[in-house]
Amino acid sequence: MHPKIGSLLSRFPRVELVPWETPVQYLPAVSEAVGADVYIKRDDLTGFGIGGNKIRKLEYLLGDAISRGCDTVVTMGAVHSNHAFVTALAAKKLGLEPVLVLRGREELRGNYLLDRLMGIETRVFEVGKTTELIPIAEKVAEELRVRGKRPYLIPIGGASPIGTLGYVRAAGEITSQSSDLGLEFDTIVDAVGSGGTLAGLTLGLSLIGSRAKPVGMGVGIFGGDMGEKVLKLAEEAGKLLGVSVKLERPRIYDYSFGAYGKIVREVAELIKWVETKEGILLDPVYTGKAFYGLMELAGTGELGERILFVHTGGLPGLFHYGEEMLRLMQKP
Ligand code: 5PA
Repeated sequence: MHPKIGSLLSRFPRVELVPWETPVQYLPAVSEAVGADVYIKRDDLTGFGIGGNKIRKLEYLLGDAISRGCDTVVTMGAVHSNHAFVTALAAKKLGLEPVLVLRGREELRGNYLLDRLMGIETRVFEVGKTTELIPIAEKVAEELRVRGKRPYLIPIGGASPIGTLGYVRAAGEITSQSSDLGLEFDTIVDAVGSGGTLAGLTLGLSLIGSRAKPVGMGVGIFGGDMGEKVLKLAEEAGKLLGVSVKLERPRIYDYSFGAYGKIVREVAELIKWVETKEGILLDPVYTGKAFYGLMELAGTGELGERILFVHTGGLPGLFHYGEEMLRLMQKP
């Protein structure tokens, strides 16, 4: 761990869910295809449940919940939400009762199947946008309070200043690993959904004084202007840490392909290519779209000569949308 980041974070309660530093690997076939050196930070292997970026945020979110004496956790997301499933799983492990407020149709696949298999309480609503779940989740928390419970409400994707600390910590880990490997990255790229991962990286890299620039690939809008939202979240997390830093608004490119959760053929084809060339599994909602953006922009030189992709997990998405991907790829 980077000493400055380690000392800034030391006073925040954290439950350890990530038992190791996730590996950084070189991707030879991808690098050859785009003409730049591309590495991957394997945060799909964070080591709890299905892995992914949410585990790092949950270390601080659930640490905070426990230190406040909460006994229930309420969070929200789409029915395919990776965040919702791992939050509920980690809450259960720690003895807190989870309630998930979800958007979509109750199809038994992907994460929703896992939610049901693990006996997690779910309440599903057919609303149009995930943000419409916010007042519903607040009502659920209120209902729990009336029943004498102490709920801890986690926003979409864990994108609160506390959750953001998870990726401030990860920025420290990446910086120490890259210096051990003798590498200096020009850009560090990730998929942007709720924005907490990019916000944490932006703040962490800036605190360290790293020359690596955080770059986001937007996979859909979760309310308002994403660049502004990420910057604000990074600034709020900075305040929480008690530091004053002048942060640059990170670059975010739109790789939503028209809508959040829209499954498209180009991404399905790329997932197949990366999987068979590198043995790395991406998903069609987040990492597949972000990696498509990385390859397209790296090919033009826009991301510099040495690029790190943060693999944020999401494997269940392949099992939620796999049939649709196959149908798209089989179309003439
Ligand atoms: C998600 C988000 P941020 O939300 O921190 O921007 O991360 C984007 C992201 N990769 C990247 C994967 C696999 C993700 O699941 N998922 C959300 C969810 O509900 O699962 C928050 C949307």
